[in-house]
Amino acid sequence: MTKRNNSIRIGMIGYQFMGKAHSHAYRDLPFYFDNPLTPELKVITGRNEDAVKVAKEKFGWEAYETDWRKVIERDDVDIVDIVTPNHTHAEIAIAAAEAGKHIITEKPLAMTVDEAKQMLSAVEKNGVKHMICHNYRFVPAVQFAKKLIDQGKIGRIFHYRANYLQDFIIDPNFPLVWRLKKEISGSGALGDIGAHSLDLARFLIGEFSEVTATMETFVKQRPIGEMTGGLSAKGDSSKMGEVTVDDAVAIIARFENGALGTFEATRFAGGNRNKNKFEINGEKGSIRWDMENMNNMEVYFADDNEGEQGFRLINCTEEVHPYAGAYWPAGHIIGYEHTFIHLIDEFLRGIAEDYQPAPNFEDGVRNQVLLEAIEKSTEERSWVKIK
Ligand code: 4PW
Repeated sequence: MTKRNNSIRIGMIGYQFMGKAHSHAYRDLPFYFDNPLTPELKVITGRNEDAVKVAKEKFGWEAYETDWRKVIERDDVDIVDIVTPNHTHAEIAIAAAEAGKHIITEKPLAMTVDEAKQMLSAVEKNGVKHMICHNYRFVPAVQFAKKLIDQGKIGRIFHYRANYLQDFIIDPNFPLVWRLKKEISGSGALGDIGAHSLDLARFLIGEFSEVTATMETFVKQRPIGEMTGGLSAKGDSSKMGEVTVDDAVAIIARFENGALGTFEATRFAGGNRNKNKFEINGEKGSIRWDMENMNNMEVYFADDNEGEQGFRLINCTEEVHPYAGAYWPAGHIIGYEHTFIHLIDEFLRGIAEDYQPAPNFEDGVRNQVLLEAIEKSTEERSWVKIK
């Protein structure tokens, strides 16, 4: 399926915030990593022709389309990359799988567990590789934390504590964009940012066994509007509409390994622009990390000498830290965009070497099960078991 010169041809559906992040990753990957495959940016898609034309030029794509079906029909596309709003993921991914394309999709995987399972069965049935874009797994410090945990360096785990805090919709005049409409996004802070925290917890310490949660929508009416790129938007304050998703969610969880978890995801934490953080406490030590300071990780080891104990700061930019050696000398930091390069590096290796990379649609289904359980628990004011 791949073309001469080990190139792999990409068709992207969508072109805004995540379209920019993924486009950049395909372009920069060969610069830093010796991946067996070289991405060719074939075609980018958007319904707004003027806007997608601009994206095509700016991000360096060969062509554009205004109908995603045309991309799936093309036989010069090997990977379909889905960066559209959540309610479109299933239809596009299932059609792409049936056309034999490898697929990468933004999170959350789908709108419901049923839909997510249909997506998983489509990729499995058609034997294509698949990934879900939980990019924070690919921060060097997070990968290093995983290594320490797997090596038993912090021992039995007692606590997993995570907050994902943003504040971009705190202004009641921030418009009613797709991220605030249940029929398009599925949920609010829960699926948009909480989903990342839940994924990181599964990646780092293992599966959930039970959850209980509560959610709130602080601003119930907003001016009708649309996203304009990044997390910016424009609206028309003369027309108001109803917010149908959560603004914030608080979750208590139990893990299969006996650990307790607490999670908070909110877009109303003033002053916190993208504060995605966790702290893990184990019998031999603790680890904490925060995306706003993503190259650093703090660790505490209980067997340090008396009087010398406490959290120490590790700048995860040394050659020995995952991914870091591909960039700059130690201490020369990397950023948000590099997490996408690492994820796509893993995806293309999976295709070239014929293994199924992670996080993939199975992780997407498990994430969706958690999202649904958290909503159910909120509605019923109960604990919900995770199967
Ligand atoms: O990580 C977050 C995303 O998953 C980003 O900060 C923005 O919120 C974009 O989509 C979600």
